Amino acid sequence: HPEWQYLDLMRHIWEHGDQRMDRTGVGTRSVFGAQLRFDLGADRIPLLTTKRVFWKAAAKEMLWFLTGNTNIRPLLQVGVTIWSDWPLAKYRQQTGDQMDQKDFEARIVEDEAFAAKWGDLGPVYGKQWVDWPTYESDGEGKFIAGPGINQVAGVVESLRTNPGSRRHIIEGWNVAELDRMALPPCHKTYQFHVAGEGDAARLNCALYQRSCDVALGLPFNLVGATILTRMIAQQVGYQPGELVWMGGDTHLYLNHAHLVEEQLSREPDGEPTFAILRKAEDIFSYRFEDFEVRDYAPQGVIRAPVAV
Ligand code: DHF
Ligand code: TMP
Repeated sequence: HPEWQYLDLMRHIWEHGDQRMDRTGVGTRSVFGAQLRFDLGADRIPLLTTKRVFWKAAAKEMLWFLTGNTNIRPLLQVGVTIWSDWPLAKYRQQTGDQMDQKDFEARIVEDEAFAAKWGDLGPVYGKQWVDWPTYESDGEGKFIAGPGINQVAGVVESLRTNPGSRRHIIEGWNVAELDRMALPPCHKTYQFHVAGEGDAARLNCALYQRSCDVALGLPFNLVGATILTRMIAQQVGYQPGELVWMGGDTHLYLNHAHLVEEQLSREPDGEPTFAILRKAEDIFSYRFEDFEVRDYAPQGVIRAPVAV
């Protein structure tokens, strides 16, 4: 079962990873450099069965990236709370008001001005993916903003017109803007690759993740990358190929011990599939209702705190 790759990685990190302190103060066990490979053919999706993964939140997050929006408000409006901790931490730190998370989220949804002031994550994924800033000379020795670059549209176009290219890349790591981001991108580089020809052409995706929370982040990142690959494959008319995931600092947080112990006591069971019910007009026009996961009967939820 393909999920053993994930469980084996988890066990390996827990048993052999270097124990070290990290930015969050929680501490991790970590290995540097890891790879997982998943066949996305026949609608397969690397959606873990050894715990319930909230694939709907991962799908909505991916659609939110594609809108270019970097405010958590549209996420909260569709019930996704996975990004709330970072704006909340900033709000608490800057105002001294220890507002409760639920109240903060409600306020972001209800109060547009409050959301504009406190809900933005800075120029993270969405902004870089569809509107990477450029600068041009005004002719008098000053630089002015040029038109933004839509990398996602660019990759769809290059896959159509030049499938053999080795430059189908979506990059989140905008060095000049890192200090304005709530978190510098973790899943920072997506590269696409076309194998085979004609009706048999398959779209492969390699994702490089510089930093990976194996217990909480990775299950979401695998789902997100699969959905992105499937949408692009449908747009350009290729079959889904392989997802190759590569991790830099690949870690387990020390306060996830109970999750690790519980999950490693379970065995993968069942093969969920992922279907796109409609071909959207373009890569930016998919809706959550277009997605369906079938045959997903996971083992129970395992809750664990996220390190902020
Ligand atoms: N920081 C850290 N330390 N780890 C992360 O995985 C992470 N991920 C981020 C932002 N910063 C991060 C964005 N993605 C959860 C999953 C993904 C995610 C953020 C949070 C999470 O808490 N998942 C829980 C609850 C999901 C839910 O209630 O919807 C899980 O059990 O999967
Ligand atoms: P860092 O910026 O200090 O590396 O911390 C980011 C943490 O968030 C790290 O534990 C990796 C994790 N993370 C994921 O695993 N996946 C994600 O999609 C995101 C946004 C973060």
